[in-house]
Amino acid sequence: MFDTLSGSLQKIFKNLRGYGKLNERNIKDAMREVRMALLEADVHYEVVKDFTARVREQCMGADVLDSVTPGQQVVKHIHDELINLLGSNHKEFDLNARPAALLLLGLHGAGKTTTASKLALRWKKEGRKVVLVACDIRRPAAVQQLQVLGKQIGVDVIAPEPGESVPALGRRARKLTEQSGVDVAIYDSGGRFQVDEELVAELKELKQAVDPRNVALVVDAAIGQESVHVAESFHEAVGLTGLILTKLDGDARGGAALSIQHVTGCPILLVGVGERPEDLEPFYPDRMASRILGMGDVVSLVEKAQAVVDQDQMVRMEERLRRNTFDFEDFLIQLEQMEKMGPLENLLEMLPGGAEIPEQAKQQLGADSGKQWGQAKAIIQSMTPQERRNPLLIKGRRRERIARGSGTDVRAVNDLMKRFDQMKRMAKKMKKMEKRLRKARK
Ligand SMILES: Nc1nc2c(ncn2[C@@H]2O[C@H](COP(=O)(O)OP(=O)(O)OP(=O)(O)O)[C@@H](O)[C@H]2O)c(=O)[nH]1
Ligand SMILES: [Mg+2]
Repeated sequence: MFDTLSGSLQKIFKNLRGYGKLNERNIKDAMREVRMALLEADVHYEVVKDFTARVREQCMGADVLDSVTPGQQVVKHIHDELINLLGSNHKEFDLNARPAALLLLGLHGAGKTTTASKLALRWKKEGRKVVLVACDIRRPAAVQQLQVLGKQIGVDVIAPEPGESVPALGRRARKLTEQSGVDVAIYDSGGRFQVDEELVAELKELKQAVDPRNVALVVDAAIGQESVHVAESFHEAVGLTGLILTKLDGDARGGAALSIQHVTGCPILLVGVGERPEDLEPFYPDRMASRILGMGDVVSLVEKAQAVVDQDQMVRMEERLRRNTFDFEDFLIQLEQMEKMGPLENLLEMLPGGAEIPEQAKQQLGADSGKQWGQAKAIIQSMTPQERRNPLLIKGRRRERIARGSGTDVRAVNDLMKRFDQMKRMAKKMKKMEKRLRKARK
């Protein structure tokens, strides 16, 4: 996420740290470099101008000029201003109605339909009753796309009846959801290549029919500054309550995220970071600023782990490790939980300094670990249930069979068995240590 921008900013900071003291001149030089980095990231030029002016003013304060660590003070001011630019505080959807309606709109291919299903899954997991409404009747197969996604995540989809107009569908869905005690209704609308009159007219009518509390624009972050114009036109024409940026996992340079809320005054609520239904993150300006500056975002990482990892299962597993009854069934569950966290390269980025790891190395690491996890899974899946529960059974001939079954070789099977043994031995050692400690305390 925003690798190039992160990289250039960090280079600037490194130079700044080299100075014993800062003065008007080297601050000016540094700000020129910051300006270049932001413009290169496709941040709106007015935004860049304001930003650097404010940071410069703060850097001329006593805390920087008299500081023995001026570089760090500058980074702090840039961090603060980035947070400001990104909207200061985290904002949420307004779900204080029953049903609370959310109308999603945006250009063609921005990610409306995908985001609709991601949100539906998120709210469903929170225990809300969610319904999706397929209001894109112009593009063939659009309704079907939403129905397929709905089925995947187990959420009902209200589809148009033959000949039904978009506003008529909106009115019908509104009534239906009011009567059936739905908590949230998500309306997925149709897109266009540009904001034109027909689209605006349709959206206005739909908005009137549905009377949604939330009207969110879905924007593809990869289109950079252009997204700001798009957001401005939609906001002016239809009225928005928030923004959702998608495809931040791709090669988006940051321009959209850093300009859009400042220019439109609409908060960014969520960001899409992949194609899977789970790949949606709440937007926190402070965490995003830290990520851009390469300080990592450990809070989001921990939250992610909490959301995808089954806590009860982890506790049970730890218990089994302690009692030395941990077997390959447990190992498999653990591998699956790790896979749920998503590709390793995305996780690395959330660690402090993670942004500094070269992109290629990150992808290599991600690919290697993915391959290893995949291989370990295949090997365990080729064991019989009996073998999984009693690994001592797995000797010579059986190892050969498992290697063949999993498309690996005996060495890979041996390696996995070794790692498994090490894990168990480690658990045993820890148990002994605990016992000794407890004795010592008595
Ligand atoms: N990598 C990535 N791909 C995404 C993300 N969000 C959506 N996509 C992909 O973008 C493509 C378009 O997504 P849709 O949800 O169909 O877009 P839409 O806005 O509904 O498009 P129309 O209905 O044609 O207007 C799909 O291939 C999605 O998988 C994201 O956050 N990251
Ligand atoms: Mg769509």
